[in-house]
Amino acid sequence: MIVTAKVEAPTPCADQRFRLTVSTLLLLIFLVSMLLSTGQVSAATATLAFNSLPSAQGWTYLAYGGVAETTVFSVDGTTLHQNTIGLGNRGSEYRLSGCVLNPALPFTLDIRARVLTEVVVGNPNDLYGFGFHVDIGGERYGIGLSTGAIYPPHADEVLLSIDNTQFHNFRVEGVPGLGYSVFVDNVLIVSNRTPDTVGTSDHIAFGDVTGDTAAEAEITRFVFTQGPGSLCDEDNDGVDDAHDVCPETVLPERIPTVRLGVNRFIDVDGDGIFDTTPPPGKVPQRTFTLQETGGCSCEQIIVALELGEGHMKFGCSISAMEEWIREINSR
Ligand SMILES: [Ca+2]
Ligand SMILES: [Ca+2]
Ligand SMILES: [Ca+2]
Repeated sequence: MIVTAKVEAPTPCADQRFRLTVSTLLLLIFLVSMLLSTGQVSAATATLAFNSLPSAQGWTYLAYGGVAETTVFSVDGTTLHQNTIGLGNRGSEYRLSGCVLNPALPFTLDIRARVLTEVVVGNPNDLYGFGFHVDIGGERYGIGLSTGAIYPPHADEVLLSIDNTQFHNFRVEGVPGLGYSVFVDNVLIVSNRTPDTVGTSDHIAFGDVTGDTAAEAEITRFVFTQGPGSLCDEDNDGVDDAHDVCPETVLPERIPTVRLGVNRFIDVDGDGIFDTTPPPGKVPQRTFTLQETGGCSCEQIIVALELGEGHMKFGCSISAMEEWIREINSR
């Protein structure tokens, strides 16, 4: 969550703005304390075990040449072994997607791996036969490994020359929309690199992610962590699925059809806090959040309570909001 504090020149409304800012901050503190008290602030993790193939752990195996998973990958209890040498110009990788990925939150990908041997079978600029990355929000964060160097995705630039035939700890720390850093054995080698733009949906991937270099590689640790604050939130309204009464919430809301009325409530900017127009010269009479409404927008409350057209034009009234919150709390 990014909180921006803005200092504005004094105006006749400055005092009111200040009070609004304070009330917004108090609301944020309240929300965070609520989340802490209900245990909802938690990190999402995806950890690989080494006593079964990743496909048995929820990962999707992708073989670009139709090669069977067991031809490429094997496990022995402590290590996942990859070998694409001799399989031609083909990649074989694993992908994981779903609510473990949240494009609003920073993440860490922590891997221990090595590349034993490699054979270039295609584009000599795609030099790595083992790589891992996180595609999130249309951006790719990650690295590729050859036996002798570390590369960024999609680039022939060498980030670091290193003997990768020995095990190293690789850590990618990403902030979606901003950039990422790479650590090797806890030493920073890349700081705030701009991610590549990709057209893929959000997922974590690892394996022989290039077709151009085949490799024999071993992985003994794979931990993806995102958060704190990461939740499974299918409609991305900030309310986790377990507490979300309304699926497919659209934020920002598509109403009001006329204007946001006085003491009416709609989340017009999609930040999870209902916006309102206070009475002239006053601060808002009430505040409401999507946490309180069970992940339901004003649009959804109007449909659920069968409210009239006036609510679409100007937003949900205080009484409608309160009725809805009573209704969901009594379930
Ligand atoms: Ca939700
Ligand atoms: Ca809002
Ligand atoms: Ca919802």
